[in-house]
Parts: sequence; structure tokens; C-alpha cells
Amino acid sequence: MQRLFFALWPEPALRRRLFCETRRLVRRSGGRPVAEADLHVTVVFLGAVDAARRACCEAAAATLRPAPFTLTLDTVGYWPRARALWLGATQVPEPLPALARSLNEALAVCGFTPEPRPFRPHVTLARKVAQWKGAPAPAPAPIPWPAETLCLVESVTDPAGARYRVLRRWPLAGG
Ligand code: 2AM
Repeated sequence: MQRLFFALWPEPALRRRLFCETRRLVRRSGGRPVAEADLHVTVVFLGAVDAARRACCEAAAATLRPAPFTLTLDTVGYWPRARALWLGATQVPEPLPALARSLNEALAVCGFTPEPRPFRPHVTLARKVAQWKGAPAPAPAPIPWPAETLCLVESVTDPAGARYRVLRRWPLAGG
């Protein structure tokens, strides 16, 4: 079994920028930083999947013709229950929730039921953040993310926490 999810994965230059421009914020949060290499936006979380189901998920992803879009990350938030500090977008471009919806629909044939909670695209920056009041650290300047691929990612849990590995990519080409 593998623990899998679909995600947007930043290219190295964007990943660097996301990491550098949020470093001060993360330090102030007192939480455990997400490693630069692990920054991402989850589109659909799958959980533990065996080889046959993984093949089904890959076939499902290949049926999509998602449109490309730019996600502008311009806001910082904190979820107390998850104790997570995250970067998000005040304006989510419609092709992103449309991608999550169509992927969820395509995955139904593989036996998945869609996540009932509303889709809140975000980049988790730090975990185990005990408390976050926002001030005095301002949000970083807006960071545009031109999304060009959908990725299937494996989450590998080790004693230091989860690390991620991109397994496959599909272009967002539209049409
Ligand atoms: P998070 O960053 O907000 O924790 C791998 O775990 C990725 O899938 C993370 O980005 C995580 O979001 C997301 N995810 C969504 N639903 C999840 C769930 N039920 N369990 C674990 N991770 C989940």
C-alpha cells in the first residue's frame, strides 16, 4: 500500500520563492516548518492505495483535460484544530476547484467518495503551531503560481514526519 494524493507541485524557482518569502513568518509561528522540497497544494487526498487502485487513479487522471491557471497566493491563515499555518488565495481561479471536482468525479469508478469538506486550496507552511495571531508579521507579497501540471504524490512517513515524492505528472493543457 502507498499513501497517495494529487497535488500541484511548484517548480524549483517558485518553491524557493515560497520558502524564502515565508521563512520569517514560519519562524515567528514557532511551529515545525514544512521542508522547502515538500511545499505543495493538495487537490485530492486519496490515503492508502494498493497497486490496482493506483493504476485506476492514474487512468482516471489521464481522462481529464484540465485548463491551466494561475493561483495567486496572497493570504496567510491558521487552522487551530490542525495547528497548521498556511498560505492561501483570496481569489481562487475557477479552473482549480473545477479540477478538484472533475478529478473527484473521475475517481468514483476507483471506489473513492469525495471529501465532504469544501475544497480550501492552501500551502501548509508549518505544523504544530501552538497559537497564531497574525500580527505583527504581515503576509508576504502576492506570489503568482502558474499551474501547469497535476501530480500524483506519495507521502512517506518517517520519524521526522511525512516526506513527499512526485510519482507522475499530467499537463494542464485544457481542451
Ligand atoms: P495539509 O497540508 O493541510 O495537512 C498529504 O498529507 C497532503 O494531503 C497534505 O497536503 C494534507 O493537507 C493533505 N490532506 C488532505 N486530507 C488529508 C487527510 N485526511 N489526511 C492527511 N492529509 C490530508
